[in-house]
Amino acid sequence: YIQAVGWAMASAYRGDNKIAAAWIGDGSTAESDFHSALTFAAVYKAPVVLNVVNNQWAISSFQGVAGGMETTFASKGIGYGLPSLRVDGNDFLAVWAATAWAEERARTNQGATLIEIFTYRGAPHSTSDDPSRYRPADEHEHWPLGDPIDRLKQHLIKIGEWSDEQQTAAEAEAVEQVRAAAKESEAIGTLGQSRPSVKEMFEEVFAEPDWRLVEQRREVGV
Ligand SMILES: Cc1ncc(C[n+]2csc(CCOP(=O)(O)OP(=O)(O)O)c2C)c(N)n1
Ligand SMILES: [Mg+2]
Repeated sequence: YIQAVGWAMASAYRGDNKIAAAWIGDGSTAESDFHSALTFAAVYKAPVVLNVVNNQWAISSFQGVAGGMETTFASKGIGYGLPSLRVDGNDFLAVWAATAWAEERARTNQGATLIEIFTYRGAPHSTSDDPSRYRPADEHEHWPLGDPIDRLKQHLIKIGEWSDEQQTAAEAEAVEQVRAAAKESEAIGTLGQSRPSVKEMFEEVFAEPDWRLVEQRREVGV
């Protein structure tokens, strides 16, 4: 958030029509960076779209732990003077419309917008996470707002713009793209299986390496 807001402030300062967009989770809003970013976005009318993806869970803690029980995440923006929307995040067209509105505001230099995207994280936080340890294992089956892809598909079929065959083909194409990208990255290395050279540890972080880094690299002898 802070980088996006800073970048957008620079864009406003230059008077160009470029805008920034950022996405964080419900849990991340509990960090002070969220509040610094909202203050600067409002005060400097930064052309930025600030999205909070409220998927109900921050690894194992419920969104209420991050303050989502006291008020909505959208209403936090209002306190900073930012127009704020709360949208059904599983309704593709609603997300599209809210985003287009916020984008237009940013492009015409009317300032930042906060959008709370209300959704649900059905899957684990990461491959090492097991949600059945902290919530009912079948909880995701009871989420009432459905699956966003399925909802868009049903809608498009209903208005005669799409078919089951097109959906199947589009999904196969997406799977193929992901598979090709995975293959490409596996060729570079796989955690636990490949042995990256030790000197890589010292490279591509600083343009001018700090003296400590230079010394450590000399000690390792790479
Ligand atoms: C400053 C800091 N504190 C704690 C963590 C550990 N951590 C990693 S992800 C996470 C939860 C984030 O939740 P959310 O923002 O809702 O993202 P989601 O899990 O929904 O993707 C936490 C606490 C961290 N990465 N950084
Ligand atoms: Mg979350």
